[in-house]
Amino acid sequence: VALESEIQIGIQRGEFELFYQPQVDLHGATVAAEALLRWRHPIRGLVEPNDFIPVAESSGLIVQLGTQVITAACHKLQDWADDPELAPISVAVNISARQFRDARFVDDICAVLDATAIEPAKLVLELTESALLECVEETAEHMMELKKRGIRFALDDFGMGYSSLYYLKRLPIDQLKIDQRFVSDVLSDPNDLAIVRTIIALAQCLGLRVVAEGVETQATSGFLLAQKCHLQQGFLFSRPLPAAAYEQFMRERQ
Ligand code: G
Ligand code: G
Ligand code: MN
Ligand code: NA
Repeated sequence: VALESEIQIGIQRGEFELFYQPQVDLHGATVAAEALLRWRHPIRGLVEPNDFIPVAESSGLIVQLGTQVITAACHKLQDWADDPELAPISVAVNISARQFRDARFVDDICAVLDATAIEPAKLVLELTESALLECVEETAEHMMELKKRGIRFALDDFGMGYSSLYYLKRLPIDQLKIDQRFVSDVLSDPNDLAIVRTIIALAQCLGLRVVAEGVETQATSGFLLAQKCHLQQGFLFSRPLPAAAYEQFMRERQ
């Protein structure tokens, strides 16, 4: 309960901040970023999502916090739209199951899209399979409505669930994100190698984009490039960065 009320206060005080981690395409260009939430706590310092997202989810505060996250991401996209070096960037935002199936979710996103006039395709919503599983009918309905507005969807942590193929068929998904647990040892573990190859081939056959996360070495990156994995994300390119540092990273890289 203590942490819950602290989160509530933190939301009111604007202590939550988005970091951005680059996603690099086949030509080595940074074309997207994943927005990752951090809590700048006045006493504890920078708090990682794993230390507060579970409580935000169980208390329902994730709905309010998630709206702040989407609003912040869309305002960042709006800022970047006027900057030639940053205009091409898409932003991927993580969405919790509880947040996604909330009755106000679609209206809230549409309101932010209208207020910022960003290109909807630049906003990618990352959902996990477990999020999809929790309430398939409502989730599918919300996805279809947002899809009509032009928003894109990524299936996060792909490969960790057990009924992915069913969702790929039923839901308007644009991207698969290969879980970093398969990527980290892809060059030393034959099973991970087989899994990563299969996911990339599956995505290509279905006409989906595929993102590998947790890319930490040049060798892994070279392998993924040879496999024509569309996007790569990981510490090799950059850790998640505060917005100003991400903008700096983009200016130095281009
Ligand atoms: O940045 P880091 O690797 O510590 O993130 C850990 C986990 O927190 C990841 O699973 C990520 O999906 C989740 N996460 C990060 N930011 C957000 C957010 O804004 N909303 C939700 N719901 N989850 C997030
Ligand atoms: O579950 P999700 O994929 O949203 O979580 C992304 C998490 O992975 C973030 O917490 C981010 O900090 C972390 N991450 C990003 N790149 C790397 C990497 O190259 N190696 C490791 N170990 N973690 C990473
Ligand atoms: Mn993610
Ligand atoms: Na992931």
